[in-house]
Amino acid sequence: MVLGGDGFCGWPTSLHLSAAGHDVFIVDNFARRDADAELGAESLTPIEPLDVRREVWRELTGNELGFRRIDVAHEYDELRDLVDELRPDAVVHFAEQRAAPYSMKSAAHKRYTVDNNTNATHNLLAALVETGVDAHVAHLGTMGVYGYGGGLRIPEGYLRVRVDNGDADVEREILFPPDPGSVYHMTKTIDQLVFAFYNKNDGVRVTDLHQGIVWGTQTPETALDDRLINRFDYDGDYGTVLNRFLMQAAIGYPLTVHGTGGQTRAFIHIRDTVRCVQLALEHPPQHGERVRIFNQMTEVHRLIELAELVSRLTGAQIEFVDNPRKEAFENDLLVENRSLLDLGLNPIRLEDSLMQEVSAIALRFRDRCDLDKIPCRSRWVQEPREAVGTADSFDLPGF
Ligand code: NAD
Ligand code: USQ
Repeated sequence: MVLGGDGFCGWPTSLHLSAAGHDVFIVDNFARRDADAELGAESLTPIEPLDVRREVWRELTGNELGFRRIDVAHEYDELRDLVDELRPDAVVHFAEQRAAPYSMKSAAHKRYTVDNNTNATHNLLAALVETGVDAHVAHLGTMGVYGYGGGLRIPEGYLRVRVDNGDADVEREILFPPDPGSVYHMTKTIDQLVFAFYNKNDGVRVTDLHQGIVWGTQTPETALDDRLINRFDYDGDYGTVLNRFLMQAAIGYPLTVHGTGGQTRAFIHIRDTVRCVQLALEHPPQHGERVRIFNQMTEVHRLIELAELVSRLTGAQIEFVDNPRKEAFENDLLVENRSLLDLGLNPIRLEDSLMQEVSAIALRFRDRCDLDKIPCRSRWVQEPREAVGTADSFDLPGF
Protein backbone atom coordinates (compact mmCIF):
# COMPACT_ATOMS: atom_id res chain seq x y z
CA MET A 1 0.00 0.00 0.00
CA VAL A 2 1.21 3.49 -0.81
CA LEU A 3 -0.59 6.09 1.30
CA GLY A 4 -0.35 9.46 -0.44
CA GLY A 5 0.41 7.77 -3.77
CA ASP A 6 -0.98 10.66 -5.84
CA GLY A 7 1.60 13.15 -4.53
CA PHE A 8 4.97 14.44 -5.70
CA CYS A 9 6.98 11.60 -4.10
CA GLY A 10 4.15 9.05 -3.89
CA TRP A 11 3.27 8.92 -7.58
CA PRO A 12 6.77 8.23 -8.94
CA THR A 13 7.37 5.81 -6.06
CA SER A 14 4.19 3.89 -6.91
CA LEU A 15 5.31 3.60 -10.54
CA HIS A 16 8.86 2.64 -9.59
CA LEU A 17 7.67 -0.10 -7.24
CA SER A 18 5.17 -1.34 -9.80
CA ALA A 19 7.90 -1.43 -12.49
CA ALA A 20 10.09 -3.38 -10.06
CA GLY A 21 7.44 -6.09 -9.85
CA HIS A 22 5.61 -5.18 -6.65
CA ASP A 23 1.80 -5.12 -6.46
CA VAL A 24 0.93 -1.53 -5.62
CA PHE A 25 -2.29 -0.21 -4.12
CA ILE A 26 -2.63 3.58 -3.74
CA VAL A 27 -4.62 5.33 -1.03
CA ASP A 28 -5.12 9.09 -1.27
CA ASN A 29 -7.80 11.65 -0.41
CA PHE A 30 -6.54 14.27 -2.92
CA ALA A 31 -5.89 16.77 -0.14
CA ARG A 32 -2.91 18.04 -2.13
CA ARG A 33 -5.03 18.71 -5.21
CA ASP A 34 -7.53 20.47 -2.93
CA ALA A 35 -4.71 22.65 -1.58
CA ASP A 36 -3.91 23.66 -5.19
CA ALA A 37 -7.49 24.88 -5.50
CA GLU A 38 -7.39 26.63 -2.12
CA LEU A 39 -4.14 28.44 -2.95
CA GLY A 40 -5.05 29.10 -6.59
CA ALA A 41 -1.63 27.68 -7.57
CA GLU A 42 -1.58 24.57 -9.68
CA SER A 43 1.35 22.29 -10.38
CA LEU A 44 3.50 23.87 -13.10
CA THR A 45 3.23 20.59 -14.98
CA PRO A 46 -0.30 19.64 -16.03
CA ILE A 47 -1.02 16.52 -13.98
CA GLU A 48 -3.76 14.15 -15.04
CA PRO A 49 -6.46 12.88 -12.68
CA LEU A 50 -5.32 9.74 -10.88
CA ASP A 51 -7.74 7.50 -12.81
CA VAL A 52 -6.15 8.60 -16.09
CA ARG A 53 -2.64 8.13 -14.66
CA ARG A 54 -3.48 4.58 -13.58
CA GLU A 55 -5.12 3.72 -16.89
CA VAL A 56 -2.11 4.98 -18.89
CA TRP A 57 0.23 2.93 -16.68
CA ARG A 58 -1.93 -0.15 -17.30
CA GLU A 59 -1.90 0.45 -21.08
CA LEU A 60 1.89 0.88 -21.13
CA THR A 61 2.93 -1.90 -18.77
CA GLY A 62 -0.05 -4.17 -18.18
CA ASN A 63 0.38 -3.46 -14.45
CA GLU A 64 -2.67 -2.55 -12.39
CA LEU A 65 -2.38 0.09 -9.69
CA GLY A 66 -5.15 -0.39 -7.15
CA PHE A 67 -6.77 2.69 -5.67
CA ARG A 68 -9.15 3.62 -2.87
CA ARG A 69 -10.02 7.19 -1.89
CA ILE A 70 -9.69 7.33 1.89
CA ASP A 71 -8.85 10.15 4.26
CA VAL A 72 -6.35 8.23 6.35
CA ALA A 73 -6.56 10.76 9.17
CA HIS A 74 -10.35 10.65 9.54
CA GLU A 75 -11.79 7.54 7.91
CA TYR A 76 -10.35 4.98 10.26
CA ASP A 77 -12.89 2.20 9.62
CA GLU A 78 -12.35 2.39 5.86
CA LEU A 79 -8.59 2.28 6.31
CA ARG A 80 -8.74 -0.63 8.75
CA ASP A 81 -11.07 -2.61 6.48
CA LEU A 82 -8.81 -2.04 3.48
CA VAL A 83 -5.73 -3.13 5.45
CA ASP A 84 -7.64 -6.23 6.51
CA GLU A 85 -8.75 -6.95 2.92
CA LEU A 86 -5.34 -6.44 1.28
CA ARG A 87 -3.11 -7.65 4.13
CA PRO A 88 -0.11 -5.81 2.60
CA ASP A 89 3.50 -6.85 3.13
CA ALA A 90 4.45 -3.21 3.44
CA VAL A 91 2.86 0.21 3.72
CA VAL A 92 4.68 3.28 2.46
CA HIS A 93 3.31 6.30 4.31
CA PHE A 94 3.55 9.60 2.42
CA ALA A 95 0.05 10.81 3.38
CA GLU A 96 0.77 13.99 5.29
CA GLN A 97 0.58 17.74 4.75
CA ARG A 98 4.19 18.38 3.87
CA ALA A 99 4.74 22.11 3.33
CA ALA A 100 6.30 24.08 6.18
CA PRO A 101 5.02 27.49 4.92
CA TYR A 102 1.48 26.10 4.47
CA SER A 103 1.61 24.78 8.04
CA MET A 104 2.45 28.28 9.33
CA LYS A 105 -0.14 30.32 7.38
CA SER A 106 -2.76 30.66 10.09
CA ALA A 107 -4.14 28.92 13.15
CA ALA A 108 -6.45 26.93 10.86
CA HIS A 109 -3.52 25.67 8.79
CA LYS A 110 -1.51 24.80 11.89
CA ARG A 111 -4.41 22.86 13.36
CA TYR A 112 -5.15 21.12 10.08
CA THR A 113 -1.52 20.03 9.70
CA VAL A 114 -1.27 18.68 13.26
CA ASP A 115 -4.62 16.91 13.02
CA ASN A 116 -3.99 15.45 9.57
CA ASN A 117 -0.43 14.28 10.08
CA THR A 118 -0.56 12.90 13.59
CA ASN A 119 -3.90 11.16 13.04
CA ALA A 120 -2.85 9.70 9.70
CA THR A 121 0.21 8.11 11.30
CA HIS A 122 -1.61 6.92 14.39
CA ASN A 123 -4.58 5.53 12.43
CA LEU A 124 -2.25 3.46 10.25
CA LEU A 125 -0.54 1.91 13.26
CA ALA A 126 -3.80 1.29 15.11
CA ALA A 127 -5.23 -0.37 11.98
CA LEU A 128 -2.24 -2.68 11.62
CA VAL A 129 -2.52 -3.73 15.26
CA GLU A 130 -6.31 -4.15 15.17
CA THR A 131 -6.19 -6.33 12.04
CA GLY A 132 -3.07 -8.24 13.11
CA VAL A 133 -1.39 -7.39 9.79
CA ASP A 134 2.39 -7.69 10.16
CA ALA A 135 3.31 -5.11 7.52
CA HIS A 136 6.56 -3.19 7.45
CA VAL A 137 5.83 0.56 7.59
CA ALA A 138 8.18 2.78 5.61
CA HIS A 139 7.42 6.35 6.61
CA LEU A 140 8.72 9.55 5.07
CA GLY A 141 10.07 11.68 7.86
CA THR A 142 12.26 14.73 7.43
CA MET A 143 15.78 15.97 8.14
CA GLY A 144 14.00 18.86 9.84
CA VAL A 145 13.27 16.71 12.92
CA TYR A 146 16.91 17.27 13.95
CA GLY A 147 17.08 21.00 13.41
CA TYR A 148 19.93 21.78 11.05
CA GLY A 149 23.33 21.38 12.59
CA GLY A 150 24.52 22.21 16.05
CA GLY A 151 28.12 21.51 15.18
CA LEU A 152 27.97 17.71 15.13
CA ARG A 153 27.50 15.08 12.45
CA ILE A 154 23.79 14.27 12.62
CA PRO A 155 23.48 10.53 13.28
CA GLU A 156 20.78 8.29 11.83
CA GLY A 157 18.08 8.86 14.41
CA TYR A 158 19.75 7.87 17.64
CA LEU A 159 22.29 9.66 19.77
CA ARG A 160 24.65 7.94 22.18
CA VAL A 161 24.72 9.95 25.40
CA ARG A 162 26.66 9.57 28.65
CA VAL A 163 24.78 10.64 31.75
CA ASP A 164 26.50 11.63 34.98
CA ASN A 165 24.79 9.18 37.35
CA GLY A 166 26.65 9.91 40.58
CA ASP A 167 29.25 7.15 41.08
CA ALA A 168 29.49 6.08 37.47
CA ASP A 169 28.47 7.45 34.12
CA VAL A 170 25.64 5.61 32.34
CA GLU A 171 25.53 5.27 28.55
CA ARG A 172 22.29 5.26 26.61
CA GLU A 173 21.12 5.58 23.01
CA ILE A 174 18.22 7.99 22.79
CA LEU A 175 16.22 9.47 19.94
CA PHE A 176 18.12 12.51 18.70
CA PRO A 177 16.62 15.49 20.54
CA PRO A 178 13.94 16.91 18.23
CA ASP A 179 14.29 20.52 17.16
CA PRO A 180 11.55 21.28 14.61
CA GLY A 181 11.48 24.57 12.73
CA SER A 182 7.79 24.68 11.75
CA VAL A 183 4.47 23.16 12.75
CA TYR A 184 4.85 20.75 9.83
CA HIS A 185 8.30 19.62 11.01
CA MET A 186 6.90 19.36 14.55
CA THR A 187 4.35 16.77 13.37
CA LYS A 188 7.20 14.59 12.13
CA THR A 189 8.82 14.70 15.56
CA ILE A 190 5.49 13.56 17.04
CA ASP A 191 5.37 10.74 14.46
CA GLN A 192 8.71 9.51 15.81
CA LEU A 193 7.27 9.01 19.30
CA VAL A 194 4.19 7.28 17.91
CA PHE A 195 6.41 4.85 15.97
CA ALA A 196 8.62 4.22 19.02
CA PHE A 197 5.57 3.37 21.12
CA TYR A 198 3.91 1.00 18.62
CA ASN A 199 7.25 -0.63 17.95
CA LYS A 200 7.84 -1.23 21.66
CA ASN A 201 4.27 -2.19 22.55
CA ASP A 202 3.10 -4.10 19.49
CA GLY A 203 6.28 -4.97 17.65
CA VAL A 204 5.31 -2.99 14.54
CA ARG A 205 8.29 -2.91 12.18
CA VAL A 206 9.03 0.63 11.05
CA THR A 207 11.63 2.36 8.91
CA ASP A 208 11.51 6.13 9.27
CA LEU A 209 13.21 7.80 6.33
CA HIS A 210 14.38 11.27 7.31
CA GLN A 211 14.46 12.83 3.90
CA GLY A 212 16.10 16.06 2.81
CA ILE A 213 14.65 18.52 0.29
CA VAL A 214 13.63 16.69 -2.87
CA TRP A 215 14.47 18.26 -6.20
CA GLY A 216 13.86 17.23 -9.83
CA THR A 217 10.54 16.22 -11.36
CA GLN A 218 10.65 13.18 -13.56
CA THR A 219 11.74 9.60 -13.01
CA PRO A 220 12.23 7.09 -15.85
CA GLU A 221 8.66 5.88 -15.29
CA THR A 222 6.90 9.28 -15.13
CA ALA A 223 8.82 10.31 -18.27
CA LEU A 224 7.36 7.44 -20.30
CA ASP A 225 4.24 9.39 -21.28
CA ASP A 226 3.13 13.01 -20.77
CA ARG A 227 0.02 11.77 -19.03
CA LEU A 228 2.23 10.25 -16.30
CA ILE A 229 4.10 13.50 -15.66
CA ASN A 230 4.92 14.26 -12.04
CA ARG A 231 3.76 17.38 -10.26
CA PHE A 232 6.04 20.44 -10.03
CA ASP A 233 5.34 22.81 -7.17
CA TYR A 234 6.70 26.31 -7.68
CA ASP A 235 4.49 28.46 -5.47
CA GLY A 236 5.55 30.15 -2.22
CA ASP A 237 3.96 27.51 -0.03
CA TYR A 238 4.69 24.15 -1.67
CA GLY A 239 7.58 24.95 -4.00
CA THR A 240 10.90 23.80 -2.55
CA VAL A 241 14.00 25.85 -2.91
CA LEU A 242 16.10 24.28 -5.67
CA ASN A 243 13.17 23.54 -7.98
CA ARG A 244 11.99 27.10 -7.36
CA PHE A 245 15.40 28.57 -8.26
CA LEU A 246 15.53 26.49 -11.46
CA MET A 247 12.01 27.45 -12.41
CA GLN A 248 12.56 31.12 -11.56
CA ALA A 249 15.70 31.14 -13.70
CA ALA A 250 13.82 29.54 -16.60
CA ILE A 251 11.16 32.27 -16.63
CA GLY A 252 13.52 35.18 -15.92
CA TYR A 253 12.35 35.80 -12.35
CA PRO A 254 15.08 36.79 -9.85
CA LEU A 255 16.11 33.93 -7.53
CA THR A 256 14.40 34.52 -4.18
CA VAL A 257 17.09 33.91 -1.55
CA HIS A 258 15.66 34.25 1.97
CA GLY A 259 17.89 36.40 4.16
CA THR A 260 21.60 35.92 3.52
CA GLY A 261 21.29 32.47 1.95
CA GLY A 262 23.63 31.14 4.64
CA GLN A 263 21.12 28.36 5.43
CA THR A 264 22.55 24.93 4.66
CA ARG A 265 20.21 22.06 3.87
CA ALA A 266 20.26 18.41 2.79
CA PHE A 267 19.05 17.46 -0.71
CA ILE A 268 18.05 14.39 -2.70
CA HIS A 269 16.90 13.93 -6.30
CA ILE A 270 13.43 12.44 -6.85
CA ARG A 271 15.02 9.49 -8.70
CA ASP A 272 16.94 8.64 -5.55
CA THR A 273 13.83 9.08 -3.39
CA VAL A 274 12.10 6.25 -5.23
CA ARG A 275 15.19 4.02 -5.07
CA CYS A 276 15.65 4.64 -1.36
CA VAL A 277 12.06 3.65 -0.63
CA GLN A 278 12.54 0.47 -2.65
CA LEU A 279 15.78 -0.33 -0.78
CA ALA A 280 14.09 0.25 2.57
CA LEU A 281 11.15 -1.98 1.61
CA GLU A 282 13.31 -4.77 0.28
CA HIS A 283 15.42 -4.76 3.49
CA PRO A 284 12.81 -4.64 6.25
CA PRO A 285 13.77 -4.59 9.92
CA GLN A 286 13.79 -7.90 11.80
CA HIS A 287 10.98 -8.70 14.17
CA GLY A 288 11.85 -7.22 17.53
CA GLU A 289 14.18 -4.62 16.02
CA ARG A 290 13.73 -1.02 17.21
CA VAL A 291 12.49 1.61 14.73
CA ARG A 292 15.05 1.92 11.98
CA ILE A 293 15.95 5.44 11.03
CA PHE A 294 17.78 6.30 7.81
CA ASN A 295 18.84 9.75 6.70
CA GLN A 296 17.52 9.85 3.14
CA MET A 297 19.67 12.56 1.63
CA THR A 298 22.64 12.53 -0.70
CA GLU A 299 24.26 15.96 -0.46
CA VAL A 300 24.36 19.19 1.49
CA HIS A 301 24.36 22.69 0.05
CA ARG A 302 24.34 26.27 1.28
CA LEU A 303 21.49 28.14 -0.40
CA ILE A 304 23.55 31.08 -1.61
CA GLU A 305 25.94 28.66 -3.30
CA LEU A 306 23.00 26.94 -5.02
CA ALA A 307 21.66 30.31 -6.16
CA GLU A 308 25.10 31.27 -7.51
CA LEU A 309 25.38 27.94 -9.31
CA VAL A 310 21.97 28.38 -10.96
CA SER A 311 22.82 31.98 -11.77
CA ARG A 312 26.12 30.95 -13.42
CA LEU A 313 24.31 28.31 -15.48
CA THR A 314 21.43 30.50 -16.60
CA GLY A 315 22.40 34.13 -16.09
CA ALA A 316 19.56 34.60 -13.58
CA GLN A 317 19.65 37.52 -11.12
CA ILE A 318 19.77 36.82 -7.40
CA GLU A 319 17.49 38.79 -5.09
CA PHE A 320 17.91 38.72 -1.31
CA VAL A 321 14.43 38.95 0.19
CA ASP A 322 13.31 39.31 3.83
CA ASN A 323 13.18 35.86 5.35
CA PRO A 324 9.55 35.06 6.22
CA ARG A 325 10.74 32.17 8.42
CA LYS A 326 12.22 32.05 11.88
CA GLU A 327 15.41 30.10 11.19
CA ALA A 328 19.14 30.47 11.70
CA PHE A 329 20.45 32.78 8.99
CA GLU A 330 23.56 30.63 8.75
CA ASN A 331 24.35 27.04 9.72
CA ASP A 332 26.72 24.22 8.97
CA LEU A 333 25.30 20.76 8.33
CA LEU A 334 27.02 17.40 8.55
CA VAL A 335 24.85 14.34 8.07
CA GLU A 336 25.49 10.62 8.44
CA ASN A 337 23.79 8.73 5.58
CA ARG A 338 25.68 5.44 5.52
CA SER A 339 22.69 3.08 5.86
CA LEU A 340 21.16 3.62 2.43
CA LEU A 341 24.59 3.73 0.79
CA ASP A 342 25.39 0.39 2.44
CA LEU A 343 22.15 -1.03 1.04
CA GLY A 344 23.36 -0.12 -2.44
CA LEU A 345 22.23 3.45 -3.15
CA ASN A 346 24.46 4.99 -5.80
CA PRO A 347 23.62 8.66 -5.28
CA ILE A 348 22.74 11.08 -8.01
CA ARG A 349 24.75 14.27 -7.54
CA LEU A 350 23.68 17.76 -8.42
CA GLU A 351 24.94 18.11 -11.94
CA ASP A 352 24.24 20.40 -14.82
CA SER A 353 22.38 17.90 -16.99
CA LEU A 354 19.83 17.14 -14.27
CA MET A 355 19.37 20.81 -13.48
CA GLN A 356 18.88 21.46 -17.18
CA GLU A 357 16.20 18.78 -17.26
CA VAL A 358 14.26 20.64 -14.56
CA SER A 359 14.82 23.95 -16.38
CA ALA A 360 13.54 22.41 -19.61
CA ILE A 361 10.32 21.31 -17.94
CA ALA A 362 9.92 24.73 -16.35
CA LEU A 363 10.48 26.40 -19.71
CA ARG A 364 8.05 24.10 -21.47
CA PHE A 365 5.23 24.92 -19.04
CA ARG A 366 6.15 28.53 -18.22
CA ASP A 367 2.78 29.76 -19.50
CA ARG A 368 1.10 27.91 -16.64
CA CYS A 369 3.04 29.92 -14.06
CA ASP A 370 1.21 32.60 -12.07
CA LEU A 371 3.93 35.10 -11.11
CA ASP A 372 1.84 36.33 -8.21
CA LYS A 373 2.12 32.88 -6.56
CA ILE A 374 5.93 32.89 -6.49
CA PRO A 375 6.70 35.00 -3.38
CA CYS A 376 6.61 33.22 -0.02
CA ARG A 377 3.93 35.12 1.89
CA SER A 378 3.41 32.74 4.79
CA ARG A 379 5.20 34.24 7.81
CA TRP A 380 6.43 32.29 10.81
CA VAL A 381 5.52 35.03 13.26
CA GLN A 382 1.99 36.30 12.76
CA GLU A 383 1.12 39.96 12.94
CA PRO A 384 -1.41 40.91 15.62
CA ARG A 385 -4.82 39.50 14.75
CA GLU A 386 -6.38 42.78 13.50
CA ALA A 387 -3.56 43.19 11.01
CA VAL A 388 -3.83 39.61 9.68
CA GLY A 389 -7.09 40.31 7.89
CA THR A 390 -8.81 37.14 6.78
CA ALA A 391 -5.83 34.78 6.77
CA ASP A 392 -7.46 32.82 9.60
CA SER A 393 -10.73 32.33 7.83
CA PHE A 394 -9.63 29.90 5.13
CA ASP A 395 -12.32 27.34 4.64
CA LEU A 396 -10.50 24.16 5.65
CA PRO A 397 -13.10 21.52 6.49
CA GLY A 398 -13.43 21.34 10.28
CA PHE A 399 -11.05 24.23 10.94
P1 NAD B 1 2.57 15.78 -1.52
O1 NAD B 1 1.73 16.76 -0.78
O2 NAD B 1 2.84 16.02 -2.95
O3 NAD B 1 1.94 14.31 -1.37
C1 NAD B 1 1.27 13.86 -0.22
C2 NAD B 1 0.07 13.06 -0.68
O4 NAD B 1 -0.62 12.59 0.48
C3 NAD B 1 -0.92 13.89 -1.49
O5 NAD B 1 -1.29 13.20 -2.66
C4 NAD B 1 -2.09 14.08 -0.54
O6 NAD B 1 -3.33 14.21 -1.22
C5 NAD B 1 -2.00 12.82 0.31
N1 NAD B 1 -2.59 12.98 1.65
C6 NAD B 1 -2.34 13.94 2.57
N2 NAD B 1 -3.10 13.75 3.66
C7 NAD B 1 -3.84 12.63 3.45
C8 NAD B 1 -4.82 11.93 4.19
N3 NAD B 1 -5.20 12.36 5.38
N4 NAD B 1 -5.35 10.82 3.66
C9 NAD B 1 -4.98 10.37 2.44
N5 NAD B 1 -4.07 11.00 1.66
C10 NAD B 1 -3.51 12.12 2.18
O7 NAD B 1 3.94 15.65 -0.70
P2 NAD B 1 5.30 14.95 -1.14
O8 NAD B 1 6.26 16.00 -1.52
O9 NAD B 1 5.01 13.83 -2.06
O10 NAD B 1 5.78 14.36 0.26
C11 NAD B 1 5.41 13.05 0.64
C12 NAD B 1 5.98 12.76 2.02
O11 NAD B 1 7.41 12.90 1.98
C13 NAD B 1 5.48 13.71 3.09
O12 NAD B 1 5.17 13.02 4.26
C14 NAD B 1 6.63 14.65 3.30
O13 NAD B 1 6.65 15.12 4.62
C15 NAD B 1 7.84 13.79 2.98
N6 NAD B 1 8.97 14.58 2.49
C16 NAD B 1 8.86 15.32 1.34
C17 NAD B 1 9.95 16.08 0.91
C18 NAD B 1 9.90 16.96 -0.33
O14 NAD B 1 10.86 17.73 -0.57
N7 NAD B 1 8.84 16.90 -1.12
C19 NAD B 1 11.16 16.05 1.64
C20 NAD B 1 11.23 15.29 2.79
C21 NAD B 1 10.12 14.55 3.21
N1 USQ C 1 14.12 29.26 0.75
C1 USQ C 1 14.68 30.34 0.08
N2 USQ C 1 14.03 30.80 -1.00
C2 USQ C 1 12.87 30.25 -1.47
C3 USQ C 1 12.31 29.14 -0.77
C4 USQ C 1 12.98 28.68 0.33
O1 USQ C 1 15.74 30.87 0.45
O2 USQ C 1 12.33 30.74 -2.46
C5 USQ C 1 14.83 28.73 1.93
C6 USQ C 1 13.99 28.57 3.19
O3 USQ C 1 13.94 29.76 3.94
C7 USQ C 1 14.73 27.44 3.89
C8 USQ C 1 15.25 26.58 2.76
O4 USQ C 1 15.22 27.40 1.60
O5 USQ C 1 15.84 27.95 4.58
C9 USQ C 1 14.47 25.31 2.49
O6 USQ C 1 13.13 25.62 2.21
P1 USQ C 1 12.23 24.59 1.36
O7 USQ C 1 10.87 25.19 1.22
O8 USQ C 1 12.95 24.18 0.14
O9 USQ C 1 12.23 23.29 2.32
P2 USQ C 1 11.50 23.01 3.71
O10 USQ C 1 10.56 24.05 4.10
O11 USQ C 1 12.58 22.66 4.69
O12 USQ C 1 10.64 21.71 3.39
C10 USQ C 1 10.96 20.78 2.37
C11 USQ C 1 9.72 19.90 2.15
C12 USQ C 1 9.40 19.15 3.43
C13 USQ C 1 10.63 18.37 3.87
C14 USQ C 1 11.85 19.26 4.02
C15 USQ C 1 13.11 18.46 4.22
O13 USQ C 1 8.62 20.73 1.75
O14 USQ C 1 8.32 18.26 3.19
O15 USQ C 1 10.38 17.72 5.08
O16 USQ C 1 12.05 19.98 2.78
S1 USQ C 1 14.28 19.32 5.23
O17 USQ C 1 14.46 20.68 4.71
O18 USQ C 1 15.54 18.58 5.16
O19 USQ C 1 13.75 19.38 6.59
